[in-house]
Amino acid sequence: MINKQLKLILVSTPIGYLGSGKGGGVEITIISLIKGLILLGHKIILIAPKGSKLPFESKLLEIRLIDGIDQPSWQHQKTSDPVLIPFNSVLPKLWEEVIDIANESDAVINFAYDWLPLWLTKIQAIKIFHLISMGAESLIMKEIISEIGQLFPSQLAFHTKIQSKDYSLKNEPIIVGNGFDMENYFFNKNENGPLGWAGRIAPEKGLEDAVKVANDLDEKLLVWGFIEDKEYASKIENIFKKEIVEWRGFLPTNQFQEQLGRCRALLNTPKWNEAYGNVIVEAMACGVPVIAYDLGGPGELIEDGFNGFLVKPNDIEGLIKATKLISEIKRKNCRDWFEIKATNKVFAERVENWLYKGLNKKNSDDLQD
Ligand code: HBI
Repeated sequence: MINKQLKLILVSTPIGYLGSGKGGGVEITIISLIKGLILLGHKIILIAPKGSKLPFESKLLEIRLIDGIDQPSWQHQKTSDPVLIPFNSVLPKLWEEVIDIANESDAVINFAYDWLPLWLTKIQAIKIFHLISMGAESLIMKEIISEIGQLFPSQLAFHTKIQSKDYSLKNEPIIVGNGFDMENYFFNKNENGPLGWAGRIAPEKGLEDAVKVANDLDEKLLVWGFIEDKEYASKIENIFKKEIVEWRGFLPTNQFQEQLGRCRALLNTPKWNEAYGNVIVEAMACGVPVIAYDLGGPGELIEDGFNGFLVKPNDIEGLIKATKLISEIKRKNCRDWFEIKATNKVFAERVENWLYKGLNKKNSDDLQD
């Protein structure tokens, strides 16, 4: 049966253009999903801030770039802060473009963790679907997401169940996971490499715990990621006299995955309710088992003893013990887990089913064209 082609408008995050890295994980999500939805034959109009670029083109993809001032990130605001709309803000301009072309499309998918697009769900005829990218980082976002979750439960989806628990929803939450392009990651079977850690270099990511593990085992720790908090990074360097951390910077995916794949394990030490944990999946894709605190998304992605180990949050002795046992994990399990659960194809299929159900079309098997 040919699936019904959907004409979709996808609206990117307003905190930085696609490719700037400022959107963090949500940039990878958008790019992976567009590739996956196009593989399924759907037509996409991407509305994104000026400067956005994608690593591929397609006759099924149109990109509309909107100029304006970036929206401040909720990760840099206080939980009790009000919504700020800067002068010449890009956010309302993105959504004026959506409203202009809405009647030629089947649905909108919003990736912005922002108040305006959620509120618009109440007054727009076209169905706006929201892929919520974080836990409750702000009271006003928690309020509007919970309200839309009550009014339009089929139009909200989350990356993980644990993330959705931050919001008071009426129905069972819709979980779509995330997805990464299989073509970008290569399996590395080497079992005796160094220890790695990857993520934004900022306090909520808990890098200091991984450094203590490497120090205890008297070895180096390879660290990839954008140094968002320089003061924190220099504190990390001064925990111990000898040099533990080998800073590798924020690399493009092809270089990052090639280096990451050589690690015998990735340590993941979140201090906040990480909604998903992209680096966990990228490690899986390269065959690298993960030792993670049982918290947030990582706690849901790691199957303890199968593709890695879960450790009680902040239990550094537990991390050390797990690191010494890591050769018990078959690296092939990690790659298999990735191919079954987190490629952009399976992610796009889950999103497609979310949209078909939300648009009251039965699931894709029995749809006529
Ligand atoms: N803040 N205001 C705002 N809007 C976003 O879309 C947003 C954000 N902070 C972080 C963020 N998105 C993404 O980096 C995470 O959702 C992954």
